Amino acid sequence: MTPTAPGALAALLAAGGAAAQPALPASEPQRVEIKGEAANDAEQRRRDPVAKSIYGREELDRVHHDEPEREPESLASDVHCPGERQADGDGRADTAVFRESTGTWYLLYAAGGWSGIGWGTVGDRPVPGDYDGDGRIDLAVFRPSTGVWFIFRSATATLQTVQWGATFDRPVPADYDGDGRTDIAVYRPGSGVWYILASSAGFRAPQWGNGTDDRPVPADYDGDGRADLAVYRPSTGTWYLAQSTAGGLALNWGNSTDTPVPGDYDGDGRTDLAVYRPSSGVWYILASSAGFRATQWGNSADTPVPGDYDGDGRTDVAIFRPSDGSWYIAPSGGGTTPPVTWGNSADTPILGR
Ligand SMILES: [Ca+2]
Ligand SMILES: [Ca+2]
Ligand SMILES: [Ca+2]
Ligand SMILES: [Ca+2]
Repeated sequence: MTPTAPGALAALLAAGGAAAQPALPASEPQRVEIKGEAANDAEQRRRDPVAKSIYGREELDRVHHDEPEREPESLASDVHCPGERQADGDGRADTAVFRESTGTWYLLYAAGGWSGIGWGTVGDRPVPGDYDGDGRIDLAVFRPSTGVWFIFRSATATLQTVQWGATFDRPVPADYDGDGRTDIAVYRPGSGVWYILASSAGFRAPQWGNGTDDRPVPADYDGDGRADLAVYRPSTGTWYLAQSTAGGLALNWGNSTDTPVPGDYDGDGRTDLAVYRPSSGVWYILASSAGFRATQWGNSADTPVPGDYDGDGRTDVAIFRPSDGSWYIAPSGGGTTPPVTWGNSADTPILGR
């Protein structure tokens, strides 16, 4: 049941490294009540015509219906994406959803305004990233039926199609070689092989993880600028990290029903281990510099959507509530933000970066 990759992790596991790690604390975490029930949502919609318009006629006027196969040149001036560094440099993550039934991205910009952009079709999975390295996130989808990636490169306003992966592969785009450009990559459940098409370093296929249980959670855990291979194993609550500089690490953090929500919650440049527990809505965060904290934010029907929404360099705790399309964000910089209504129960929320 351990990853079969050679090297540091195997030695660590042989030495009992995983078992030596701490389990989650049993103490009662700080409780923070979710604000904003139905009445507040109605108020939010009244006050905010932008949020309201996703449900109205304005939506139809703004949505582009381009399919990925078509030339997407008309989109060039419109394309923004969650996590994009805004022109004013505020660096706040945007609120965004992907509507699989129509292949439409609905983007609500932190700096104001919104777009509805057709990019993808039924069954596609959103895989946004900065594939061309121009500092702007590119819209992109992975099509499981054919294994084709459709990437709209913002720097040149051109479509890039790459056949990379198979139907049951999980897309895991990240910057594995640290050149500032997102790399196309898939994780293959069962074999645990990562097929990485690195933008500078080329192709490689390391094995890290196994079975159908492991969930890939690539991120830069050691802060060297390169995304690290990583899997979360729900059955044991263990994170297996293959850090590009710091080496292999196995840590117990979470349990079988938790959702892994890695992010840089303390803003030190290293991704922190974190899990969201749906049964209680508690976030358990093991921050690399700031240490452990637990925050109650959300409930069992919510989807965690961590991201840096206030632009202070630290990941914020946030949830998307499918039942009414509300986003509840707890800014790391303090203060409160009213819930934003954006999306519906059939939409896939796009994580802010
Ligand atoms: Ca890269
Ligand atoms: Ca790294
Ligand atoms: Ca950190
Ligand atoms: Ca933040």
